[in-house]
Amino acid sequence: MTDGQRYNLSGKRVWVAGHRGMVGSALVRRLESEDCEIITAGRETVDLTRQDAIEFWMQETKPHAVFLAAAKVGGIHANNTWPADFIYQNIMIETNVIHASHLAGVEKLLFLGSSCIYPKMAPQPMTEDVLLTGPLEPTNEWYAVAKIAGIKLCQAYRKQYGCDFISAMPTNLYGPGDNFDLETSHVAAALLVKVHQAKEAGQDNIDIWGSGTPKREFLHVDDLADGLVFLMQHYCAADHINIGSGDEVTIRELADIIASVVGYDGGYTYDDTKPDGTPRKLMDNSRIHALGWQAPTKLKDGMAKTYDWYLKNVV
Ligand code: GFB
Repeated sequence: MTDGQRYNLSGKRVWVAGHRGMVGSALVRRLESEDCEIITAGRETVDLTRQDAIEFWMQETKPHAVFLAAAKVGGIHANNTWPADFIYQNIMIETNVIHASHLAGVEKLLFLGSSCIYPKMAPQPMTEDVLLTGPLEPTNEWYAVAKIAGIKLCQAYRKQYGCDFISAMPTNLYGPGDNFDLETSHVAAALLVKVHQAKEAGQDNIDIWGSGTPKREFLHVDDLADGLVFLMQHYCAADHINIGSGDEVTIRELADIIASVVGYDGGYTYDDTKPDGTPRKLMDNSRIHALGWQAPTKLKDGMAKTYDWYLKNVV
C-alpha cells in the first residue's frame, strides 16, 4: 500500500487493544458502525506486558488490523509519582504488541501516543516535526519517552519489514469512560468530580492544582475515535500525525466551563504544592485537516455530554 491509498476495514478482523479504557471503549463504539469484526481481549486473556503471552495469542487470533490503545495512563500527579510504572509498562506493551503484530502478519496497525512527546517549550502550535528538538516536561518525561519509542518502533518496522504501522498523537482527552479518581485522573475528569461534589455538598470552593494558568487543548474521545478510524482508512506514512480539536483554554477557563455545565457558582482556590506541568501544548492540526478530517464537538457541548454520562454511570 502506498501513501494516499485507502485501507478498507470491510470484512476485516480488527483488534482494539485496551478496549476497557476510555479510548479503547470509544473505538469499539465507533467501529460498530463499520463492516468489520471487532476483537477484544481482557488482561485475564492476554497480559500485554508478557511477550510469550501476546505472541501466542496473536498467532491464534490473527487480526488483520490493530488499534494499539492499551497503555498505562494517568494525570500529572500519577505520571510524576509512579515513573517506573509509566515507562516500564508502556515500553513493554508497545514492544510486545508491535513485534507480535509483525510476526502475525498484521496488515495495518495504528499506535496511539500523546502530545507530551513534544519538548516542554516547543513553539506553539506544535507541528509534528518539533519532535526531539528540545527537553521534555519533567513531570511526564517517562511516559513521553515510552511514547516516542512507540513512534520509532512503528517507523523501524515500516523501514525494515515494510509494515504499514502508523502513529497518531492526540491532545488532552475527556469523555465517557474517563478515570474519575481524583489522585490519578487527568484535569477534565478531576474538575468535573470536584465541581459536582461541591455543588451537591453546597461547598463554596473547589481546589485547582497549580496556578490555573497552564493552557490545554481538549478533544472529546468520541471525536478521537472517529479520527483514528479515519486515519486507519486514509493515512499511510512513517511520520506520526497530530490529532486535536483546536479548543484551547486555561485550566481556570476549563473550570468555568465545567461550573456552567454543572450549575456551580462557587469559587476556586489554587494548590501551589501541585505542579503546573507544561505551560501550553496546542497541536498544529494542519496535516490531519488537509487529509479531510476535523473534530466536530465543541468543548462546552462535549463537557455537557460527559457530565450527563457521569451522572448516569458513575455517581
Ligand atoms: O490533565 P493533567 O493531569 O495532565 O493536568 P497534563 C493538566 C493541568 O491541570 C496541570 C492542572 O496544570 C494540573 O496541575 N490541574 C488543576 C489538575 N487541577 C487539577 C486536578 O484536580 N487534577 C489534575 N490531574 N490536574 C498529562 C501527562 O499532562 O497529560 C500525561 O502527565 C499525558 O503524560 C496527558 O500526556 C495527556 O496535561 O499536565
